[in-house]
Amino acid sequence: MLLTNTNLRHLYQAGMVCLIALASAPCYAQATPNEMAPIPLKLPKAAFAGTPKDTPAGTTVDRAPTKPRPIPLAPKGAVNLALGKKVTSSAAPFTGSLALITDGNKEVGDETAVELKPRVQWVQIDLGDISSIYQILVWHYHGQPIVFHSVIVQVSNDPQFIEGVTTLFNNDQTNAAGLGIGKDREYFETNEGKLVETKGIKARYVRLYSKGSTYQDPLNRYTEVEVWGLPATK
Ligand SMILES: [Ca+2]
Repeated sequence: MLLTNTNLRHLYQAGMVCLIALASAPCYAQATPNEMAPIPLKLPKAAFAGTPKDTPAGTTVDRAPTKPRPIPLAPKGAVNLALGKKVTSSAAPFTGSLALITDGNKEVGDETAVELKPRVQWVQIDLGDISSIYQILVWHYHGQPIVFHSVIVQVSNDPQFIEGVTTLFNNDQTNAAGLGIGKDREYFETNEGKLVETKGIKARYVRLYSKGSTYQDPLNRYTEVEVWGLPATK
């Protein structure tokens, strides 16, 4: 190709870079980062309108947002990596199956949430491979505007969560989980789910802690967890 100014401009616009002094050298396409786009998130039906004006005693709940939450972003092609993936937990469920957490059903119902025993419990999702994670969404139980306690979200490549653990969210006000007092605020459960942005962190396992809620019983509940990101390339 004759390297006229017009051709050079076209090459740059196409993401191609050549060394002008070495016109015979091969041209390489620049590695362009994946374009970010809204994730195709489908929210479940809202079980109630708005959130209470008064925050429950003993919580650090943020006031209800006045604007709708922007749709979270991830690179084009991102999928819910958690869908259908295996879930383990700190103790056997009280009622329901751990598979409910990644079955894709986020609706409120009598049998759509798994119940775990009281006190601090965790659930853990195995994504199957180390993947780039951009957004995590958690629906504990959004049938009522309740507040779950000691919510912690971590990722690691170690299934035991001993080595290389990154904490992405922590609102544990009392260090109940023994992982340190969290600086994040507590929040009301809604049909939007709790969003945790993770900026492309690479990990295989996602672990979520909680210690009951302001609901009428001390159980821990999960309706769904979504982990949006790019599947590992082999
Ligand atoms: Ca579910």
